Parts: sequence; structure tokens; C-alpha cells
Amino acid sequence: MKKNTVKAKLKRGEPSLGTWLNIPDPTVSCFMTRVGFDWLTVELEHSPTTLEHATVMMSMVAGNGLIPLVRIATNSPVNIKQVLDCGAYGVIVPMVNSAEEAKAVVAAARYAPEGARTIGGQLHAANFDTDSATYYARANEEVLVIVMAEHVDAIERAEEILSVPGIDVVFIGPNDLTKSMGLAPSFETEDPRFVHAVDHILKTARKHGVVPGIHVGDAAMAKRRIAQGFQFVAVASDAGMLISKASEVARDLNLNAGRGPLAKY
Ligand code: 3PY
Ligand code: MG
Repeated sequence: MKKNTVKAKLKRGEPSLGTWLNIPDPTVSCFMTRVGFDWLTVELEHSPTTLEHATVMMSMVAGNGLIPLVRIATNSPVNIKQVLDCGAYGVIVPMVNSAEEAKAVVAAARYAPEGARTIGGQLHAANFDTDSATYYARANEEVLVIVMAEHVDAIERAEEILSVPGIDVVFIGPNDLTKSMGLAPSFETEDPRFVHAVDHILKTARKHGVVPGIHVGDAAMAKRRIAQGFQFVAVASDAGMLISKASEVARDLNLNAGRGPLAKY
């Protein structure tokens, strides 16, 4: 059975960088496997991507030697079970704001005795180049369980959330987090509430042996967050990078005068 090389890297204390696949197209996923990231996350929360697209995209990512992850739309056992059964090496769950919600994530993502994930499917094993029996025996070791801290409630309850056994990574969503503070959504701000929240998650994650992660808008921010101690770092998205580069070219040709700032995510 293939190893989850991202999980292994994070366990060794090393940083691991990836990006988001917001475009529901395996050709784009294929291109993105060629640029050097360790992992690619198929976005199901804020994109037109269906489970069917996601399955093909994950097969492309795993087949090309990268680690396919999925961010589901909402925290539900059905969403978690389906993306793992369709071949994800890890699941990213948005808006986990209490210990109960974190326990529900672990229960859905881990087979017994750690959780209550039900048995079935073939694609999970196929994406790990193994048979179902081996997958059932080893999945708990290989699958990454990632909860998002992206609301002031999650910051307040970080101690209880990150004490829940079975969580590998806590991933900060700066845009929803800043919005929940009454600020304009942003990847980064000097606002002391945001600075303190990020620091608090970093320290609390370390205390409980959970890997700290964060989404950033560009390479400079990624370097700063890694220097600060973050390990699981997502940089922008395929769609964000496409729009950003295309807009830059259009701007250099004076084609987009009067348009708003470029998308980063
Ligand atoms: C956010 O910034 O809110 C995110 O969800 C990033 O992934
Ligand atoms: Mg978010």
C-alpha cells in the first residue's frame, strides 16, 4: 500500500506545501501535479466541483505521485465517508467550532476502534495501489484528518477541540476567521485580534501534538508562516493563480484599466 508521504513529512516535523484545486477539471489537476507541490486539495466547499469530478481529479493526482486531499462542503459523516471512499488521502473539514464537532469528524474518518467509519468501496484501495483488506487494516495510519479553525468560536475553544484524539492537523482559514471578527475577509492583517488568534492556534496545536496549518495568498506569506512554525501550508488555488497571472498580463497590455484587485484565492 502506498504511504501518505505528506503525513510522514508532517510527522517528521517538516513543512509541506500544496494548493487548492477549485477548477473541476482533471486536465488542470494534471498540470498542477507538475509544478512541485506535495499535495493538492480538491475543493468541494466553494466550487462547482461534484463528487464525480473529485474522484477523477483525485485519481489523476494520486496517479501522478502527489497526495490528493479534499475539502468537504460541511462537517457531515456522509461527506467525509464519500470523499475517503472515493480515494482521498485526507479530508479537510471546514468550521469545526467545538469538541463535539471535532469528535464527529474523527468518528466519520477513522475505522473502529478509533472511529465508526463504515466498510465498503474499492476506489479508496485503488488510489493507494492496494487491495481493500489491506486498506481497511492500514487506512487509520495513512489518512490525514484536518479540522479547520476559521471562526472566533474555534479560537476560544481551541484547547477542547485540539484535545480530541485522532486529529492530525488544524488548518486556519484566515478569510472566514477575519470575517467572524467583523473584519474584511483577508489572508493576512495586522489586526491584533487576528495576530493573537493565529498565535493561539499555533501554540495550542503544538501543546497537543497537532500539526499547525494555514492558507496563505502567495509565496512570500508562505515563507513567513513556515518561519513562524506552520507546517501544513496551502498557497492560493489553481483558479486564483490563473486569474492573477492572466490579469497581470492584461494589465501590462493596458487591457484591464478600472478593474478591481486581482484574485489570489
Ligand atoms: C478561509 O480563509 O476561510 C479558508 O477557508 C481558506 O481555505
Ligand atoms: Mg473558509
